[in-house]
Order: sequence, then C-alpha cells, then structure tokens
Amino acid sequence: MMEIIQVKVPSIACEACAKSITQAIKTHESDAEVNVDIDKKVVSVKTKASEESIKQIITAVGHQVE
Ligand SMILES: [Cu+2]
Repeated sequence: MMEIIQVKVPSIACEACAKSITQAIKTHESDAEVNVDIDKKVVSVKTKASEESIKQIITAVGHQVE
C-alpha cells in the first residue's frame, strides 16, 4: 500500500538539497513520488517504503531528519 510519509528535514536550504534528496529516494524506491517543500523544510514521499527507510536514505546524503 502506498502511503504519504512526511519527514521534517531542517538542513534543507535550497533547490540543490531538494534535488539530491529526491534523486536519492528515487534511486532506492523507483516508484516513489517525492515532493520537497524548501520553505517548510518538509519532504513528502508517496511510497510503500517505511518511514524509517526513507529517513535513512535522507541521512545517507548528508541531511538531518527530525
Ligand atoms: Cu541546498
């Protein structure tokens, strides 16, 4: 089942951060839909993956999650 996971990522500062996070998630979860709100610093992911694995992918590209 696809669920929407929202992760607060305070270290997001710009479009490049959004791109690298989006690409990293899509590399691991090719059918995920990723949306990054740079102002709110929130990553929304529609995916079958768990919140924990999405958080691990984000931290693996150098970002901090709350
Ligand atoms: Cu950036």
